[in-house]
Amino acid sequence: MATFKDFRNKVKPNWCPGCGDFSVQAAIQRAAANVGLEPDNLAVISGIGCSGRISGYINSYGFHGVHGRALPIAQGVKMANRDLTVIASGGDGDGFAIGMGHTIHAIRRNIDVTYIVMDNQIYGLTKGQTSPRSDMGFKTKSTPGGSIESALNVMEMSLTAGATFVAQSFSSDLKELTSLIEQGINHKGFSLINVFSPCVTFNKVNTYDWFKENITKLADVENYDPANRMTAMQTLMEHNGLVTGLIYQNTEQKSYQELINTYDKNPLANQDLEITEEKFNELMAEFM
Ligand SMILES: Cc1ncc(C[n+]2csc(CCOP(=O)(O)OP(=O)(O)O)c2C)c(N)n1
Ligand code: SF4
Ligand SMILES: [Mg+2]
Repeated sequence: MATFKDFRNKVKPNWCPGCGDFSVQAAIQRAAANVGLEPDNLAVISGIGCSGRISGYINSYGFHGVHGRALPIAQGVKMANRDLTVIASGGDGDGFAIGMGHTIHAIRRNIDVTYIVMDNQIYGLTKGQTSPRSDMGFKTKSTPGGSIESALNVMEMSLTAGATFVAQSFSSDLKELTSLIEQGINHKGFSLINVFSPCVTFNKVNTYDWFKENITKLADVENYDPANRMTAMQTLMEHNGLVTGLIYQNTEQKSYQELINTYDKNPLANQDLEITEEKFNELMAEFM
């Protein structure tokens, strides 16, 4: 049986020391082992950004795509091989700016993919511009006078888009984050896990200390019931979205795959192509 160490590879992350993304990588590796996966049962598909590098740092199938397009690829992988556990991952810019159209539709489609967003409320890779998650008044190179746009509350948005699994965590809380990723993987449908993952180099406002002071853990909220969508929305609004834990889960709704009557139990990836080896090589040559 695999341990988290089996999900490590030899590639050394080049994130800045202290970047929140290190913990997300560790949490994915731990969660994968804890739910009983082997490296060849897992595919990690990422977009572009500092966060997007994560697919290169995990020993599993992986694909480092283009900016904002992790989800279309991840959904395609899942459709072609339903036996794989598919994790899509990337930054707040990747998922909530350029890739937002995909995010909304993947949520309402409820395809069985776990989407982990490393939310540092800034564009890290391009050296510090505002993202849709940056707070109003936030000063960056692109907003020297302070942002005049309001920050998107992604958790509220997900609930209204019909999400069946909505969770949020914090890089400093490896235990909670790992547990939420395990729950997301086990959820039969689309799971969105937004992770407050501080950018220590460009975001000097939303720091580890800032989150520690401002976050409310749902585990500490008396009688919080993640099956109640109304309470979930109200709690998010009361705390301006700054809560961590399992916010909402609907276990009744079937996933996209379960609703396709003609969807073959035998994954497309394992089916006989019914062509000769010669023809196969000819086709492959066209793509090389
Ligand atoms: C189509 C396209 N547009 C713009 C870019 C430039 N670009 C690269 S990463 C990025 C944003 C990165 O921010 P985020 O997704 O939050 O990831 P982070 O680096 O913060 O982890 C942008 C705008 C690009 N690579 N491709
Ligand atoms: S620039 Fe920010 S997000 Fe990118 S690796 Fe450094 S700390 Fe992390
Ligand atoms: Mg970012």
